[in-house]
Amino acid sequence: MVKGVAVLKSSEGVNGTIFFTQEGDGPTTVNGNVSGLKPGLHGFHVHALGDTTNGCLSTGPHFNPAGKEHGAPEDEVRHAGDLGNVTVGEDGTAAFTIIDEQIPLTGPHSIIGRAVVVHGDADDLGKGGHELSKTTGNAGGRVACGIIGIQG
Ligand SMILES: [Cu+2]
Ligand SMILES: [Zn+2]
Repeated sequence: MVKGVAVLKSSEGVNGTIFFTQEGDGPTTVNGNVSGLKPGLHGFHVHALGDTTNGCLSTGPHFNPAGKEHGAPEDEVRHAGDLGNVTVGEDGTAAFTIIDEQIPLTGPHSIIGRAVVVHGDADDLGKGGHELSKTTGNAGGRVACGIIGIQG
């Protein structure tokens, strides 16, 4: 069992902790909680870089080792980092579990040392017809992010 964790940092009052676990070559389970967000859907991705020198902006684009277009988690055509949306309730919090095959914690495509990002708006999952749909899902600003580290 390999475990990872990311503590979300934000200049906009958003907090959260995201836990990752992977058993062998199986899928990765993501267990997260966030608070301080507006109610509704918020894009949630693994971005390529674990660099927050310029806040969440410097985490780079969506993690995309296969060179594909942006999509939904269940799509064949998607970035590895495309984890879809998290749903925030009226109290501004969300607690969620995501199970995904494309974000391993070991091997050449490991997400350890990269970053998770929560966006201000909904990810259109590549289907919004906006000029940004096929790259970012037009999910708006990066309101919180955290570097994924190894957890003991
Ligand atoms: Cu993102
Ligand atoms: Zn993407």
